[in-house]
Amino acid sequence: MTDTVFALATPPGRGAIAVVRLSGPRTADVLAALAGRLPAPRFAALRTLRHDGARLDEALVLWFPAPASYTGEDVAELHLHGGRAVVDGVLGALSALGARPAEPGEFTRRAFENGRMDLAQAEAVADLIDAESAAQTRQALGQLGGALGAVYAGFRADLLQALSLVEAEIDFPDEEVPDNLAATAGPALDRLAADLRHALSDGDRGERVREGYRIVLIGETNAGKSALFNALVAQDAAIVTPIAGTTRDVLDAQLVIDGYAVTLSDTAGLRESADLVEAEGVRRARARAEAADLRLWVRAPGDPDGEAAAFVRPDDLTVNTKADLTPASGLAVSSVTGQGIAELHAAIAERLRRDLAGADFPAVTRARHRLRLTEALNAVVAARGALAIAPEMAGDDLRRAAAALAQVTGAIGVEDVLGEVFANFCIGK
Ligand SMILES: Nc1nc2c(ncn2[C@@H]2O[C@H](COP(=O)(O)OP(=O)(O)OP(=O)(O)O)[C@@H](O)[C@H]2O)c(=O)[nH]1
Ligand SMILES: [Mg+2]
Repeated sequence: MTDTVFALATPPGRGAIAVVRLSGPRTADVLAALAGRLPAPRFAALRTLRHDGARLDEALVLWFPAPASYTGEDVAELHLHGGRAVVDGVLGALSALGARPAEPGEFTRRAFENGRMDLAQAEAVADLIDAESAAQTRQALGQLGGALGAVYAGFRADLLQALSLVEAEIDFPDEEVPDNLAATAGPALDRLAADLRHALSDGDRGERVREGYRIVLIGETNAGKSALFNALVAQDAAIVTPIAGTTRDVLDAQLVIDGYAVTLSDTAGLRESADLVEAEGVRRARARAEAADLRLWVRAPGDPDGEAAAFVRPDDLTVNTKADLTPASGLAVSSVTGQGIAELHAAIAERLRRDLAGADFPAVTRARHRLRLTEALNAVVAARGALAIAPEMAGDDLRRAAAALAQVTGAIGVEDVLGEVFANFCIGK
């Protein structure tokens, strides 16, 4: 029998209210032992909580009988006064009454196992809890609402249609199915492969929203990168000196720009150096710049193009620094007077919207999704190749593709889907 588990659902420590959650088959018994009569389902009721003759708290109690609950099991919530002693007393009583503390994520895991949500929705719960920007919240809420699952359901429906054609040819070669049925799956597979490629080539939009968009400051030594970094994060975080080669380590800061989570990195000035430490700094700066989503090419008046020319990308934003000393054209900023910083913020925000805002829900919000989607695409391409010559092989490939897609949402086993497709597939007898 499943354990009945409990956990403090609000952060530990002192607060106005602390919420303790219970889930499992003994929830009603435990709740009745603690609070007396059960409240009406999904209505808050004020109850005195008692254990071993002692009053523990006056609490709001909620009762969610299975299956209409978060986990799909019997669930209760206790809204306690948020004092440490109150919470400790109640948690102790719950243990004494035979419930056990939940493992991390156990409530959501139970929700998944009881079919209350698919795997992508369970991931979305974690994302929503970690969200620090409006875009992260939007994406996580969309995924929680089933948007990602719907994208994969679409892929899977196309895939199973093709598979059913192939299976029909394999299983009923001599019956009333049109000749060369498998080959007719060709256009469907071409369409599907194109859709999968399109989903994979979205510039990591979903992952970048979730993990943060990576902006890296690069340029010559003394260009004013660290001073600009400090101006952008509005903190005296990086060391600024007139000595060329001051910054060695990469310095990261997390910020939110225009509702998007951003990781901004200050790096060592790019130059050849015999100094072992500085050379390592430059190596790291280059590596970060390679992986960046946006590079701010920081240039002081008179900086040479030399190092830049080979390294600069058309998409880099050029930022001209020290505008208080020498007026410059384009994006001109001064970390001393603050001139141009608002314009730079606006230019960054425009890039964020261009790269991250999309009309469709992204098919990939984690590396795990990308991996499975790529697997599915490879299998579909293999199936397409085998279609006309070896339908059995094509069938195997398509089943592999379906399994890969099903792993993203974990919603339905491949066999279940196949069963449904074949139940609806009119084969004539
Ligand atoms: N007047 C003026 N001086 C600036 C400005 N930005 C930076 N400086 C000065 O330029 C020098 C170099 O600035 P840093 O920010 O350390 O330059 P950096 O690009 O980080 O240099 P490295 O870390 O050596 O690669 C310092 O003396 C700063 O005070 C600015 O906007 N105006
Ligand atoms: Mg620096």
